This record gives sequence, structure tokens and C-alpha cells, in this order.
Amino acid sequence: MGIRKNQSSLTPAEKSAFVVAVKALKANGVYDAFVAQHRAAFLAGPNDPAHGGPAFLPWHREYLRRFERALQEIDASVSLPYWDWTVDRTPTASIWGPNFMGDNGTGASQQVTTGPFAFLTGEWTLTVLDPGDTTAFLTRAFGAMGSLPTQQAVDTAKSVVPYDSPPWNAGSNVNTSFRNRLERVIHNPGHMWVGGSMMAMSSPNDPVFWLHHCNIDRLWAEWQTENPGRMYLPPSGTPGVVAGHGLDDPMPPWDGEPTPPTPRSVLNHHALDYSYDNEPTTTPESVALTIGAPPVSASIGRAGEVDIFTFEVSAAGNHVIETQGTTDVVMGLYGPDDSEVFITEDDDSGTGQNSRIARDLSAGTYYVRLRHYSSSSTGNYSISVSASAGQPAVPTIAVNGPAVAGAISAGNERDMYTFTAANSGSYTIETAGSTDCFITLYGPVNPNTLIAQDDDSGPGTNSRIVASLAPGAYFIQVRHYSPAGTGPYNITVKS
Ligand SMILES: [Cu+2]
Repeated sequence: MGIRKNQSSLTPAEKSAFVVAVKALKANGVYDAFVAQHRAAFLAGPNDPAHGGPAFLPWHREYLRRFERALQEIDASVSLPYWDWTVDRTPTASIWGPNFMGDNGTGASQQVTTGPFAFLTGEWTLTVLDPGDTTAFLTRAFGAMGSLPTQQAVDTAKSVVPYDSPPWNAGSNVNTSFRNRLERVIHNPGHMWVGGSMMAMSSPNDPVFWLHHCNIDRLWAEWQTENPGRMYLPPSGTPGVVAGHGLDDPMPPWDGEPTPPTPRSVLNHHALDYSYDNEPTTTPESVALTIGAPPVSASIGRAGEVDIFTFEVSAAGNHVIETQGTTDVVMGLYGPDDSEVFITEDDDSGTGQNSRIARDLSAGTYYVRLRHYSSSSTGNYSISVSASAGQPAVPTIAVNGPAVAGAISAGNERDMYTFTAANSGSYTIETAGSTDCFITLYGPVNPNTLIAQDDDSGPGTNSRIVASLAPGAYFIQVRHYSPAGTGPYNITVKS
């Protein structure tokens, strides 16, 4: 199942993969066919199958999923990201960076001149245009036509029930039609704020269209989860409802297909094989492990299954979680006391293809998620947790003191250090030597709160993090850039 992520959390590589796939569809003509479908829906006027009626949300869900599948034919790892404009609502937000959507339009023409979709690069020429429009380049005018929806406006919209109400069109009361409130009060302002190309019937010409509509789809999915008793309205055959907008109406332009999509067929987005990164995970039943007890037998009985185990740490110390058997499992560790807080993951640090995590853990409840390395394979394994007595405390690095010598002595080893920032200010954490270290800074106080990570900002392949820190205790994790790499290093903290 593809996971649609908040665009602000995409890695540079994920952003690049999305951009590359979008541009591949542009180059082979598929992209413009999608733009034409959206324009054709608007041009159908009072019979628009996609806007100003109950099917606004189902039509766009189907449309986005088809576009996403087209992207996935280019690159199976790509999912649509969503743009949460209640958070990323300024022209300087990273979504508008040169590696993603590019910036605002400039000059009287409002032409977008930066990023992957700038006309000047010669790779993003608009060919499907609204009647009378001849502008071949992408245009934007941030904020000129209004502001982005706030979280409060979203909350208010999501509190509206039922799904829709008579007269089942753009005139439905926004206090009795969730759909029309979401469409008019939340969705339209997103198009308006971006401005330029996003104002047109051909608005998918601006790739941010997909990110905006993905967020609208996410909000609908949340509303559905929060209102399980509220069915889509109206039923097919309701007088005065435009064709395509009834629950079981085939939705144009796909109504000629052997099994045409209907609003009903897209109500469960999980059945369309995607989910959103902020959805509460339906936790399968977990199995409790006892520290020091013999291994517990388990199996990945069906492809894609995830097994969950828990264990209680009563006294802080070093713990080892490992699997046994011939099944290539991957193990993720989460906690303490929160099954969603990721600590670390391991594939093959154990014997054979087994997983092994050795870690200093504070007291609390921990969660282990186990899956097969291959999402299409199954197999048996066993799992155990042990605690080593008298393990060393986390070494302390004195700020502006001598370098501390360390070594990655085994593949996938993680060395932890702590230091105390006595004053607010800039601190430089740096490794030295010929080992390609990768460092991660956590804190203050909580060793699971990520601040920064770095691979090669120091001399050679050394790591360097310069961070402005408040007073408090911080933690540094040192690992080798390569999961199999080993070697000595020195580490210092200077203020
Ligand atoms: Cu639309």
C-alpha cells in the first residue's frame, strides 16, 4: 500500500523522484491528457461531473489515483504528496524550493522562472489551455486573490454533517453540506492563493494541483473516519442531481469503461491501495516478550504481514533484541511508551539474515515491529530480548575538552555520546579521522528528539554539525555511513 506523505517531510531523494516521474509523464503526453480531462469536466458546464456537486470528492479521488498510478508506472516508489497549507502557508515554505515546485511567478506576466517546472528550461510548456488563453508558461501570483485556509477553518469544515444536502450543487448550504463547505471554503482558496495557472479550468498544468487536491482528499478521508455513520449522499436517481453525482452513477469521463468508477467505488480509500502518513495505524494484536526468557516462536503467515511485540524495561540499561531462524526479517524498535516513536531499524545484523538491535534503553514500554524483508514472502522465526547487566553508561564529551576516541567495531554499530550545553549558543560537533562517520544530534533531554544529522560536512568524509542550542543535555549518535563499514574516529564538541 502506497503511503501519501506530507510534502514537507519528503527527503530530497523523494522530492526528486516525484519531480522526475511528473516530468516523464509530461514528456510522453500522459500529463497533458490528464489536464485535458479536468478542463473537459469544467467545460461540461451545468453537467460538470467533477465540480459543484456531491461527486466533487469522489471524482477527484479517482482522478488523483489514476494520476498516481501513472506516476507509479514510471517509478513504483512514488506516491502523491499532500500540501498542508494550514502549516506551510508562506511563499518561503520549502514546497516552493528550486528542487520541488519552484517559486512564485515574477513580473507582469507572473511567469514561474525557477524550479523544475519553469518554462525557460524548455521542459514545461503548457499545451492544454482554457479557451482564449495562449500563455505557454506556468504562472503564479501568491496571495493576490486571497489567503490560504487556516486550521480553524479546516476544523469547522470537518465538523459539518451530513455529507451533502439539497439542492446538491454549488448552492448547497455550507452549514449542512460538508462537501460544499470543503469545496468552496477550503478547496477554492487553495487554488486562488497560488493564483495564475491554478485559477484555470486547466489548473493541473501546475503540478501543485496534485498536492493541493491530495490534501483535500486526505481531509475527506479524515471526515469519513470521524463520521463512520455518515454515508455518501445522494442515492442515484435523486431528482435534480447531475449525472455522475449519485452514489452509484458511473462517473464521466470513465463511464464507458467495462467497470466504471462510481462514488461508491471510491468511498474506502484503503481499497484503492493507499493511505496517509498521519492515519492512526490500526494496531494488530501485540505479543508481550519477557526480558531474558527463551525465544518466542512466530511467523509471517501472509505476505506483507507486520507482527508486533512489546516488552517492558524496568531498569535502564543495554538491551539486545534479536531474531532466530532462516527467515529474512526486518525489525523496527519503537518507544518508550509510544508505539509511533521510531528508535531504530535493523535487517541483517544478527546471525545469517537475522535482525539484531543492541541499544541502551531507558525504563518504559517498547514496541518491536517485524516484517519480512520481501513484502511478498512468508516464513517462521523466533524472537527474544535480553538485558546485559552492568553495561557502561553513555560516555560524556566535555565541551571544548579533548577529543574522545571511538570506533565502529561492527557493522551497523551505533555509538552514543552525551554532552551538556551550559549556555545558549552555537555548538560544533565534529568527527576526525579517515572513517566515514555519520552523526545524528538529539535532545535536549530527550534522546529521541532529532535535531540534525550530517554525513560529510567536515574535512574529508568527516561529519560536522553546527547547531544553535539551548542549555541542556544532548546526545550524539555516531554510525558508519555504510551499514557494513567499521573504523576508528575521534569526536569533539566545541562552543
Ligand atoms: Cu478539479
